Amino acid sequence: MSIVKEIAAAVEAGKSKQVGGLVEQALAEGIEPNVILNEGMIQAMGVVGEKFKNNEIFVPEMLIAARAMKKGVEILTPYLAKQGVEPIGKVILGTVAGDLHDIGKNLVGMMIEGAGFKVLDLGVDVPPEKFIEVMKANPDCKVVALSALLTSTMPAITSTVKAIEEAGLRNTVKIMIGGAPVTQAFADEIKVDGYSEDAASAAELAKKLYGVA
Ligand code: B1M
Repeated sequence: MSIVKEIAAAVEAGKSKQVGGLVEQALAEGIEPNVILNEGMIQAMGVVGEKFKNNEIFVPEMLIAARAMKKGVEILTPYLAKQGVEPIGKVILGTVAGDLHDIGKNLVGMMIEGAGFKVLDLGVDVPPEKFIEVMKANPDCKVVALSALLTSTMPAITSTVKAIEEAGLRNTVKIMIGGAPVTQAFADEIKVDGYSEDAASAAELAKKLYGVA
């Protein structure tokens, strides 16, 4: 098996330590960092996402795989910067105001990162003003992703979207939403650009909204 395939297999199996060692070995062998990233790790996360969607694996396995990918990305980042490999784009992500749930949001962030984006994760309980501040500081960001886990914080999605509109920034970004109580019908009602049910489809949606799917 080639070392890139070994990296993909180790990411899929969630073997963080092994991924770290293999990525270092691949770099030492002169394999291009973008090949390690795209053909090794991103491809593996795609497989993980599919398996998750098909209920072949569950949240713990996906989290472990995402952590293994993160380990590899940490090692690769300085090399990718040197090579001038640009992320596909930036995604601003956060759990809306009043909501402290972040496990699903973190998974979404890891999968979107795994798809090749830079994720600006604002954390939990994020007020609309914070989203707007970060949008203004990152005019190249084209997707804002809002997570909510409580029925009682779904209105905070609506008010965040409204605040983005009022700040005159609505036309600069696509907005995607998700979280256990959130539905496509709700997304349609508040006129956002996309809804996804889980982390794997969130990564696909981000690519679609960026026009790279
Ligand atoms: Co809370 N909680 N919780 N909780 N909690 C729920 C959500 C609840 C359903 C439990 C229940 O009653 N059965 C319920 C909400 C009911 C409702 O409103 N419909 C609830 C409640 C009521 C509360 C409190 C109010 C409890 C209280 O204090 N009385 C309180 C609220 C605090 C607050 O936020 N202000 C509270 C607190 C907490 C903890 C802090 C203890 C903890 C959170 C820890 C943390 O996140 N760091 C917690 C937890 C762990 C849960 C449950 C048990 C698990 C949530 C979770 O992490 N799921 C949850 C019950 C349950 O879901 N079984 C519950 C795993 C995660 C991977 O799934 O988050 O759904 P999920 O994310 C998925 C998708 O939804 C989607 O992708 C993810 C991965 O596939 N997704 C997106 C998520 N965000 C997305 C964004 C996208 C796209 C997809 O695009 C942007």
